[in-house]
Amino acid sequence: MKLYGYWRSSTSYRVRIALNLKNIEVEHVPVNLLKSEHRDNGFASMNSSRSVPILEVEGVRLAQSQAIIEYLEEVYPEPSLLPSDAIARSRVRAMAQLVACDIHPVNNLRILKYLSDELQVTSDQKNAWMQRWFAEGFAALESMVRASGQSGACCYGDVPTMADIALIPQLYNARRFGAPLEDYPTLLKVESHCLQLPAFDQARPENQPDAVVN
Ligand SMILES: N[C@@H](CCC(=O)N[C@@H](CS)C(=O)NCC(=O)O)C(=O)O
Repeated sequence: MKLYGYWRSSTSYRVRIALNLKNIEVEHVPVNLLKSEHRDNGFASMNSSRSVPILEVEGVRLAQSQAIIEYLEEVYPEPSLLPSDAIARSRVRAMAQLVACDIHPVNNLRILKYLSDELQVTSDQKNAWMQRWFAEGFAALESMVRASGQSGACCYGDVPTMADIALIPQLYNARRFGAPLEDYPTLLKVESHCLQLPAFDQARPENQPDAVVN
């Protein structure tokens, strides 16, 4: 298997965590987003949405991090990234989708470039945009995790699920943009637990071969 990704990409980070939790080894193929390598025609022929990650499995290329993680869950069911009960699975998927569908898309690189380059918003306005969607999303997720009545060491219980796989990279991203996080104590508690687990630690952006760390 090959994972086309970028060290700082939160969606690549999600897939790295899932692969590590399932003990699947892959070859990492860096795609430098800052150099717009994902916008090259060569890359677009692999993923028409011009984004990372892509997981290549026996010559077949899979796109969309959540779909990739669901594929891994189906083909490598142990350890599972979902609880056993259907209602609980729906709750975990809702948490993951809150991050993947509500927070991440509006704070993505291409959106920020459009705001700056086409709409010519100031950097303060761009920052306000970022903070706004982080705040709305994390407040909703904090409530959702608490309301489940199941938060433990992880978002749902004590075993990492798709919810944690989505949350930890998004918190990393929020920190990059200086988002205040003190109003989300449950999410921060989960983060400090997860980052001690080798599967999460090894997936951290700064631990990737293409990381540029000052
Ligand atoms: N929904 C997609 C989003 C993929 C995505 O947009 N990835 C970002 C990096 S986190 C990217 O490649 N952005 C490039 C851009 O916005 O131009 C997924 O979950 O895989």
